[in-house]
Amino acid sequence: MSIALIIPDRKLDDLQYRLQQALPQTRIEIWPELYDPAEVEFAVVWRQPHGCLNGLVNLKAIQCFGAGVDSILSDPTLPDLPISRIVDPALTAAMIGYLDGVMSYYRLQLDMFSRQQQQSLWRPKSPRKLSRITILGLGELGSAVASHFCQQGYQLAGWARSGKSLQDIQCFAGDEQLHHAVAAADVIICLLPLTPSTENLLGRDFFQALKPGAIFINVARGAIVDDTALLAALDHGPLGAACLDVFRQEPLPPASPLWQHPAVLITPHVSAVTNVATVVSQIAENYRRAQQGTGLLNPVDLVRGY
Ligand code: NDP
Ligand code: OXD
Repeated sequence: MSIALIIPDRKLDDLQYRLQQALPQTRIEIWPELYDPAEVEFAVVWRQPHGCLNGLVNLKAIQCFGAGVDSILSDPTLPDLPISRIVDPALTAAMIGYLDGVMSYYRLQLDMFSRQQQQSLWRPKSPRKLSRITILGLGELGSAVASHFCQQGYQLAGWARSGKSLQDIQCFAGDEQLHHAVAAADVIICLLPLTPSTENLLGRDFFQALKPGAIFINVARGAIVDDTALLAALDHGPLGAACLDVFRQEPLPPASPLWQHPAVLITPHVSAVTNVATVVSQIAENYRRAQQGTGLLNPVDLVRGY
């Protein structure tokens, strides 16, 4: 019996080696070079070509190699099987580390100093006053990020689908409370999953509800944001700046106006990258569970889509 690693365009030697150490009796194969597709019982998947799972007639479960399952669920031919995703303290720590860096960048006005450097301008300024942060999405990552910044002394608000009670965090829920959740924020951090309900959710009305000069950080998925509305809010207000780690199309096409916009900071989907060493044990455990027919760790709710 075997496990197929279906993660195109990525070097998989380390994942293959570590999984083989954890599961010495199981063949770990890199798709599309499969010894016998009928032997594959478990697939570790990230951005799979649509249709590629259909030939695996004995597949029992799908393990997403990241936290977000939108690219897996977008396959119209996806077999009806249990899916699990990555939930990992190391991934959460990486996301917090990235956001700490971005908050420092804006607080210290490094965006402005970097623009001034291009004009040889020497204009000292004190740090920006950023005191209120709103997190969109209060799941594994959003709730940890919210409590981290709360401990740093920021005032936190958060927004989710369902109501929450989190210490020292003002919680909002449901579409009707989205604008209230962000109205007073200096910084908005998006940590929502991409689903049919969140696609293009952050458009013109959302950006118009922000406070003048607000900073928007998207570390979730690009298609949650209407880029035309984002650019209009940067050019004509109220948005002050945007840090974007994720895009509707990745890599971001060279012709995108986001690249050249002076108020946009771009990073290439690096805010929290799955750490092979720390996730191997949960993948191996899910393989065992799939074989035994017991519930997977970190299951995805296929009706909600996350
Ligand atoms: P979770 O599934 O744990 O949390 C999702 C949160 O979003 C929940 O609080 C949920 O509400 C809320 N939510 C979902 N749909 C809606 C909606 N329609 N309206 C309001 N709130 C909604 O996800 P994670 O925290 O683990 O990850 C979030 C996303 O971050 C991932 O889906 C992925 O796309 C992205 N990501 C990006 C990375 C990067 O490198 N850039 C790395 C890792 C993840 P409720 O609690 O009520 O269910
Ligand atoms: C993820 C990601 O969802 O890397 O884990 O984007």
